[in-house]
Amino acid sequence: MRLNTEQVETYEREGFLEIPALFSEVETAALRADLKRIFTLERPEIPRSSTGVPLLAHRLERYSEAFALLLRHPRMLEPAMQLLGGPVYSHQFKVVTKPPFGKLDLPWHQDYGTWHAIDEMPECRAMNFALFLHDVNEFNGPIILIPRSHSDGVLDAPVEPLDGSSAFAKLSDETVAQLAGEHGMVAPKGVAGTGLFFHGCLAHASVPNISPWPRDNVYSSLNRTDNGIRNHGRPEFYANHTVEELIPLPDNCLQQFALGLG
Ligand SMILES: O=C(O)CCC(=O)C(=O)O
Repeated sequence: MRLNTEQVETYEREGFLEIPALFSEVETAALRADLKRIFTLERPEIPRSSTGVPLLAHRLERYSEAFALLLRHPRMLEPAMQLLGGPVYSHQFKVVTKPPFGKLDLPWHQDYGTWHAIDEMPECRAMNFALFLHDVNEFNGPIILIPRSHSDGVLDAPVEPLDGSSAFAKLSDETVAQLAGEHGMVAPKGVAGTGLFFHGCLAHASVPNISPWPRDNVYSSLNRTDNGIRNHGRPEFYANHTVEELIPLPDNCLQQFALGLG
């Protein structure tokens, strides 16, 4: 799948591109169904809160056939290769789960801030693809972005510990105030199946889900194969140590799997 010129320009100018209903209901239903099983597993890749509530699931392709297909899906990979200008591998692949009335939030950050400071990723030739597994509205903890904040590259941010996750380069209130004063904020919303491509240097955060509706998002963080990380100090499910080029599968791979034809 190739993005058109307008879509590429939007991504480059705003730092993100939202594509409503990029994946079908059948495809997202298959992923949601498998997520129920996944969150019953006890694995190091599935951190939990102190009360045992799952927070994330990392590297899902290791223990889920459906997510293994998603990782190599052409509707995600081909635009990412187009935007990054070359072949890519998976730096991180996870679901961030926000059950109804949940507590999970994430402070302001640029993902590349952490990838650069901790993993020593040489350049910001990396990006994220988010897939909404549920309808996302203003109440169930949408990701919040500062448009155009990618244009200044990586910003100063101290590395701090974060509950249920690895250390993290958190942007200061002053930096966020300045960026938001210049560019405002947006919270992309949309139906399940919506895809959101966003730049590795785009400032973003998220608030708890205060609604009765679940909100699970997949995040596939893709890095160019010539930009592999230099520091392998973090567990590889936070920061892949192996550069293995992702080759796109056929477009109907997940649909066929979901219909039991795969
Ligand atoms: O899912 C969310 O609400 C935010 C996730 C996020 O900021 C991240 O994974 O970097």
